[in-house]
Amino acid sequence: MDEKRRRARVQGAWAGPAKPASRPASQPVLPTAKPQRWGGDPVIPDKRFVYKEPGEVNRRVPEPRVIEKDGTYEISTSPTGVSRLRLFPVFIDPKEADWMFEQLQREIPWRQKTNVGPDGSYQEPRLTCWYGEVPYTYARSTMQPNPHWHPLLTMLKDRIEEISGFTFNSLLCNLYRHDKDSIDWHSDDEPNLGKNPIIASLSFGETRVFQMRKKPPAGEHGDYTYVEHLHVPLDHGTLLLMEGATQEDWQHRVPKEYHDRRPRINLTFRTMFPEGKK
Ligand SMILES: O=C(O)CCC(=O)C(=O)O
Repeated sequence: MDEKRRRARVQGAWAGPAKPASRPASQPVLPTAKPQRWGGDPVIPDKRFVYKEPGEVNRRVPEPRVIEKDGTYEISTSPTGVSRLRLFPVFIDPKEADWMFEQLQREIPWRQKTNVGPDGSYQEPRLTCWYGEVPYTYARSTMQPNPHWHPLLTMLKDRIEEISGFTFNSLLCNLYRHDKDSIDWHSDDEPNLGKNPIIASLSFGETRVFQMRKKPPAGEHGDYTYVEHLHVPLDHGTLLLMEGATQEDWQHRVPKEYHDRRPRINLTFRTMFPEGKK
């Protein structure tokens, strides 16, 4: 058990015999209970478990909150401002979403990216494709500008701009081929995205759980044990908007799963600024 959890456990100790309560002057003095002997066996005096205030408040790992209904959710208001999600579960109706999924799976030039992590380079466990006028760098590997948008992607961008009131100039397409494809904890906070970026995330195909966790306050020294978690199941045709301080105050991921999962496509529309123009 880690040190923090160990310290957070309820502490207590076995105390000696209970002290008699203070006696009003009018009450007779009764003989105090003494250890007795029956047939020679000693009887252990009565002992009680006494609760001692633990050094640290007893903390629980919070259950994740599940967000799955249509609506606007203010998920936090600090430390850097309001973080907001907007969920549109049937943004694309299922029949239309079926043919869109097929077109995108077949016609997007999917590639596997080589990223660089603390232990060296590794193949990202999903396929991606980048659209936009500027390059996009994450995990120390850069995707080159690609201004040749597929017409279906342009049409989806227009529909999202209409409903959200925001405009977008870039798109990261992700293809999760099976249950072991995933993306680890991160925030979309690269400098080119500017402050408080709006991310519009549209999903097709298999439902995968989009998980979010609040960044811990400075006093926790980067320990995420007790932070809030959100689970947003993103299914076929669902649109999720992340707004305000969401990228600064939260992280997200799509974890691996351990049962058969069919392919899933996720499109994350963003606005990228050329270097130095935010
Ligand atoms: O697949 C998703 O729903 C999220 C993708 C994502 O977080 C990313 O590519 O930055």
